[in-house]
Amino acid sequence: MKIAVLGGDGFCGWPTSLHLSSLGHEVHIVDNLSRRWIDTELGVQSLTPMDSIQERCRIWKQETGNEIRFHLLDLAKEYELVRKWLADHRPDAIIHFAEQRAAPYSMKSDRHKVYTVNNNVNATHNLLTAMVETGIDAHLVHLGTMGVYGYSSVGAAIPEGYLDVEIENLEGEKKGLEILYPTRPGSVYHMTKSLDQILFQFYAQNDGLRITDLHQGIVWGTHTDQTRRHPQLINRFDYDGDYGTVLNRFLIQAAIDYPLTVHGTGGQTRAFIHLQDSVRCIELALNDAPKSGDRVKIFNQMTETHRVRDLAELIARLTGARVAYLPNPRKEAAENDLIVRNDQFLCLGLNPTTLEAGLLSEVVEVARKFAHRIDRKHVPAVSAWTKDLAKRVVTDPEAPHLKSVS
Ligand code: NAD
Ligand code: USQ
Repeated sequence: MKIAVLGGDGFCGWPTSLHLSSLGHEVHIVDNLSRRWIDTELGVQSLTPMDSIQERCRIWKQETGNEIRFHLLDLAKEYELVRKWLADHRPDAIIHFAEQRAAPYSMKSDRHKVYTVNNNVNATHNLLTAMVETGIDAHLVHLGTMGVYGYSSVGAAIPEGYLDVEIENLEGEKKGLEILYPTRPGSVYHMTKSLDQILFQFYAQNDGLRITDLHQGIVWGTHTDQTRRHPQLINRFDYDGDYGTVLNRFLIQAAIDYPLTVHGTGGQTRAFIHLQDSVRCIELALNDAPKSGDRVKIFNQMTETHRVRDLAELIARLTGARVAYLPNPRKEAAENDLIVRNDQFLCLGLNPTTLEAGLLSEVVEVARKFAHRIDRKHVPAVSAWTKDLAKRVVTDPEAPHLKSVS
C-alpha cells in the first residue's frame, strides 16, 4: 500500500513509519516539524539525540534499502497544498498523528489553548475536506485518545466508542439508539480529540469516507524492533513536564535519582500501551478497513490499566527511587477506576506486551545512557489547569522538605 503518515516525525509516527516500511509498504511522511519548534520554545530536547528527519530517512534506506519520503507540509495552515498533495500522491491509506498532543502544553496559557484548537481541529478538518474534494478512496486511521471518555468511575467497562441507549418517544415507547460514548475531556488537548470525533462522524455519514479512530492510552517505552537497528534510527523520548508522559517520566526520574513526581494521591487510573504494540495495532487497523458508508470504526488501543501511585511504587521498588506526592497541577478526579474493553484488537491478533521489569529497565538504561542531556529544571510539571491551581505548583520537588516523602 502507499501510506501517508501525517506527523511521521513524532514519537509514535516515526516507529510506525519504520514498521510499515519494513512490511513493504511505500511510506510518505508528512510533517511540519512543529514539535521540533515547540522543543525550542520550551527550551527542552528529546532525551535521545534525534537526527533531522531527512537524515533518519537516509539511514533507514542505507540499512534496509527501503525508501521513506519526507514532505514538509502544515496540515492546519496550508489547505491548498494539502489538497494538491493528496491529488498528486493519491495514498491508499492515511495515518493521522499530526496534532499537538500534550495536555499540559494545551493548558499553559490562552495562547497555547488557541494554538492547540486551531492546529488540531483545522488539521483534521482540512484533511477530511481535501479527501472529499480530491475523491481519493483512502482509509483514514486517526490517533485519538482514551481521554475522550473522561475518568469518572461508573463501575462499567468503557465500550469501544459507541453506547447503546434507550429513549422514550412521544407515545411512551422505548426506542433503541446507538450514540458516540458521551465525551468528557479533561484538557483543551483532549477536547480537540472529542471535536475530531464529530468531524469523523459527519464525513463518514455525508461523504462515505472510510475512517478508523483509535482511542489510544498512554504510550510508554522507546524502542521498537526497527528503531533498534541503528543508533541514528532512535526514537524521540520526551521527559519534560509538558510532553513527558507519566510512566516514561517516572523511569527517567528513577534513572537520574530525581523523586518520582506523583500528582496528588496518585489515585488516577489510566490506560497504557507499549510503543511496540502501538505500531502493531496500527498495522492491524489498516488491514481491517471499514467500507464506504460504514460508521466510523472505533478501537480502544490499550492493553492494561494502572493507578499512578502503583506505577511509582513499582518503579521505586525496582530502582530504589524516592517518591514525592505533589499538589496536582491538573483539575482531574483524585481517584478513579477504569475498566476498558479492547476485544477488537485482541480478536485481530494483538498479543499484548504488558508491564514487566525487563522492558521497564530497558527505558531506565536508555535514560542512564543519555542522562547528560537531561535538564533537571525541566522535569517538574508546572502547567496548571486553573489560576488557583497555579498558586500551588511545586517547581522544585527536590526541595529539602519534600525529599523524604516516601
Ligand atoms: P508528537 O508530538 O511526538 O508527534 C506529533 C507530530 O505531528 C510531530 O512530529 C509534529 O511536528 C506533527 N504535527 C503537529 N501538527 C502538525 C501540523 N499542523 N501539520 C503537520 N504536522 C504536524 O506526538 P506523538 O506522541 O507521536 O502522538 C501522535 C498522535 O498520537 C497524537 O495525535 C496524539 O494525540 C496521539 N496519542 C499519543 C499518545 C502518547 O502517549 N504519545 C497517546 C495517545 C494518543
Ligand atoms: N501524572 C503524574 N505525574 C507526572 C505526570 C503525570 O502523576 O509527572 C499524572 C497526571 O496527573 C495524570 C496521569 O499521570 O493523572 C497521566 O498523565 P500523562 O501526562 O501521562 O497523560 P495525559 O496527559 O493523559 O496525555 C498522554 C498523551 C496524550 C494521550 C493521552 C492518552 O500525552 O497525547 O492522548 O496520554 S490518555 O491518558 O489515555 O487520554
